[in-house]
Amino acid sequence: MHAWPASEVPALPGKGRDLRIHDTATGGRVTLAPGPVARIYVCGITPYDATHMGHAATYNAFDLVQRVWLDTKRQVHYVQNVTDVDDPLLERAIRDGIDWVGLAERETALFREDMTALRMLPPQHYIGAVEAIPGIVPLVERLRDSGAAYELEGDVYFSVDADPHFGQVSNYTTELMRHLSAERGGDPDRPGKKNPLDPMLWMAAREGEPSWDGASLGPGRPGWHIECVAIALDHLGMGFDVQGGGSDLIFPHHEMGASHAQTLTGEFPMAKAYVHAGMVGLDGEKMSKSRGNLVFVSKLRRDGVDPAAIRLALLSHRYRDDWEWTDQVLQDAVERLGRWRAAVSRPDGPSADALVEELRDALSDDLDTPTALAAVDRWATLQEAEGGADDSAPGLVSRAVDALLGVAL
Ligand code: 5CA
Ligand code: ZN
Repeated sequence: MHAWPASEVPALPGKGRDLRIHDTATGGRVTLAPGPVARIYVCGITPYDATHMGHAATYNAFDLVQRVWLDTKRQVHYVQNVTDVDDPLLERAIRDGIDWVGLAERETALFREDMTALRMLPPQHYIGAVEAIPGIVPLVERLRDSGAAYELEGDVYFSVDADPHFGQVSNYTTELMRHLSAERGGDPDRPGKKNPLDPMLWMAAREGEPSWDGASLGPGRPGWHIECVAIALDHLGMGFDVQGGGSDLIFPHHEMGASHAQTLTGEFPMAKAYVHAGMVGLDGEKMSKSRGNLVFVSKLRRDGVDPAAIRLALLSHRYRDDWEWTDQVLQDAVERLGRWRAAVSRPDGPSADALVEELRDALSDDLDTPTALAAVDRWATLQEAEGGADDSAPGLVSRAVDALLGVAL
């Protein structure tokens, strides 16, 4: 699949700091010091209703991770999937009486447009579940042949007990795992499973549903977690730096994915850090496709909202926090954008060298964007009140805000 066009990232004077980021698995901060190439996998959308502010906030967090790495002069190897066949997508297509392929294509196209407008850096590999199927089938066969997977009425399940490290991404209790499994696409109550938590790797073809050749598995379609694992292992290999997504993916998705990968390779861990963004809500509820309480990036764009203001609204919250989208959040961002643009449009201003370092300090500190925005606010206030004689300052601020925050002034 093709991704979307990259916006240029200006180079800044000096060098950025190594990123310290919260890792869900260890529950603490880790300093990611990858080699010259940093490797990141971020779970992509299930394309039936894209792109709401929750999605945008999550992708914004992982865009910042990459911008911090780029500022340390590292290269970034970024992989993202598109879950272009799965239960919720098929259910939506049936509900609306439309073709599931067309629905996925339309929503993925819209997502690309939104990502481009928001200046999110594109992955080098943007891979659909459907195109990954030929790589998924042999992995499921290997798990089954090694005894880590078993068949149940034609479907194939992964045995979570095959991985001694199972549970070490979420660190959730069995009770909570069971509850979340039922809520998030699992089937803990299906009779015949070895462990109620075991997730499906391969679903045998169902009447009226799309299916693919599964070699010795028989016709069917892949489970959700093995999709991301197959794509990540194919393009990044084991031990990559960051596995990213929203906090609703901690369990079962990232827990199961790590177990699949670790059992397949015998290596641990799959990722050096499991990084999760908080949930964005509206009116006291998580913003989600199934609840239908959505604010779409594309709708705001159509209403004439500057994408840079949308991005500033996302940046005004700490990525790990849960927060609520309100009209006020957007209005504050629109005003801030106006202030910043006025401040950089003058021919000179107060020196911005310290500001660049403040931005670097804040972002490398677990992506502390509120502190980063406050630093730019202070420079803009000084510019407004006193001005300054440094004729390189406005340009430097523009470049720093673009390079590190992805906001074009
Ligand atoms: N296709 C799978 C991942 S492989 C999936 O979860 N798709 S999704 O479209 O439901 O979500 C895409 C990304 O947005 C995920 O990282 C998810 O955690 C995140 N996300 C979904 N809803 C919200 C929300 N309300 N707030 C923040 N992030 C969210
Ligand atoms: Zn995923």
